[in-house]
Amino acid sequence: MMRIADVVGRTLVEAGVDHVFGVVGSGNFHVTDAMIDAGARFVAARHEGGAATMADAYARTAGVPAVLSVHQGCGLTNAMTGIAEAAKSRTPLVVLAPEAVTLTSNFHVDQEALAWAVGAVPKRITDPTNAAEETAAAVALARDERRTVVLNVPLAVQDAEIGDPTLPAATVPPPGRAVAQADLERLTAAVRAARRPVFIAGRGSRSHGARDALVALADACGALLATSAVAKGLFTGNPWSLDVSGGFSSPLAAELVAGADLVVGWGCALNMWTLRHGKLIGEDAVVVQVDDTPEALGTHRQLSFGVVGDVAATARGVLRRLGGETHEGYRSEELRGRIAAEVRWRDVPFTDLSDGERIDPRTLTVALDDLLPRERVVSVDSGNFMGYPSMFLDVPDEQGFCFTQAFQSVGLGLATGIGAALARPDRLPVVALGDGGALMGAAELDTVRRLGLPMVVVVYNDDAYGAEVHHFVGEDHRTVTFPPTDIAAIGAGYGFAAVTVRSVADLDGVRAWLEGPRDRPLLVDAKVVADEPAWWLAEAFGH
Ligand SMILES: Cc1ncc(C[n+]2csc(CCOP(=O)(O)OP(=O)(O)O)c2C)c(N)n1
Repeated sequence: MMRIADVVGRTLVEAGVDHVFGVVGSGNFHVTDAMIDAGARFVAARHEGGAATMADAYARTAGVPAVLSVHQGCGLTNAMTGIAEAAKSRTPLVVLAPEAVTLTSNFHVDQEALAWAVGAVPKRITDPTNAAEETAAAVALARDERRTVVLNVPLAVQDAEIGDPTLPAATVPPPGRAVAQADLERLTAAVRAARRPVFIAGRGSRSHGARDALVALADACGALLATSAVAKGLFTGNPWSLDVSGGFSSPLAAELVAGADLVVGWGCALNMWTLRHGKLIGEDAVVVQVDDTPEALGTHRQLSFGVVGDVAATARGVLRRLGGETHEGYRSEELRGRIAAEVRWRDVPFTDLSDGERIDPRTLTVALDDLLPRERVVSVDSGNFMGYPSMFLDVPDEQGFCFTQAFQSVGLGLATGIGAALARPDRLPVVALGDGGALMGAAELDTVRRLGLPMVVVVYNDDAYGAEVHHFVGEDHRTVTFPPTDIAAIGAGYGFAAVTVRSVADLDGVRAWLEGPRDRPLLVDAKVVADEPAWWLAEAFGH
């Protein structure tokens, strides 16, 4: 006989899940154990909000579905912000949610409604004899349709027993739908006619297969290459890469995207962030979106036309139709030189506002970019500061950047860094937070130290909710400013090595930590100048 909790746990692992994140209580104790026994790694977080985002970031970075394991009711509600972020980002995630179905139970809430409310897909195991099939189907839905699935498992069902179950054979993802010939013809004609094509690659291009197909097509038609923020790093090292399109674009990148006569969004929503509310699209530019989900086409931006198709398959199809012809397009030797000299933010001159007491966040980030090893995975929280690490830190590829900002929630950054670090243990994890986000997510500093992650946590500390200070210029800031907090001391309390940075000279502490043995994580409490409103947020506000 086998308990259903064991059937569910074992099936999740058999279906390809290798990491489970969570906080264990009575309702998920046995099922989490079953996953560990079947070979999964369990990561204990200190708050379900952290666990949800760790699972999300792990799944995004590793490219496999992850499991979040929570206690019934309050465990799930604690995790809701992270689940909303995952659902909006189409992260393949299964939330293992034990369920108190008795209305009088203190733990009872309408878990199905909670899932719907944030765009996740609720499922429930009702029949013990079908538990294995239903569990495997939840993983397949998460993986194949990139959905966040809340798998409710009523407590009574978990405790039921059945005779030795046969676990369903692992399924493989179905093949992608073929791209319509007419769409390929139309896109080929647009690419052929373009004099200044720009490709913007988004979340749907985050694979080496898609990247290689896009680079080959761009080489043939002379396109310049950009990404949305979530795909930052995809074209690192390519001489025609403009880095991120949108609020984080350097002046040259913005100028070149705005000058395009053809913009193709590849697996990219083309939203207000990526196009600066449309300001990056020239008046007569042809705008095309390629996406394997028909509903995604034209959601944010009116298109000249859309193509339903997988990114790599579509790019390869267009390249085949070009039949070996090549176009200079947007590319010239002169432009190659300009891109090399000007496209990185650190090559754009600025006036350093550091005053000895507080360091300019740009100066800080450029110095860190020089100090930290290239093989890094950078995770960023939300806030006024967020552009500095996103713009001034280079990343080796798209797996070197994890950006959990679809819900624009403050406080997810540290947990994001933990999930990404576990997916890329070969890289130095670097986490950038504001003081607000650092204090909101501080519980997971314990998880970083306990897991022994050699992480660098940089806190851009302006003793304020800087984004709000800059939003409400000229108004009373008493609700969004704070007395100084010694975040270095907080880090030290959690077992971090910690340095307070007020000037570039103070970064000696970072240098010393990097020299080794890196047996404790490092927290950098950077007291940053507060009087620099960030333009990427100034643009976003009011919408
Ligand atoms: C969960 C959540 N609460 C509140 C907000 C509103 N909000 C946006 S930015 C911000 C301030 C963040 O402060 P901090 O982390 O210190 O970064 P800073 O803006 O100072 O750089 C707040 C409160 C939000 N986006 N998410």
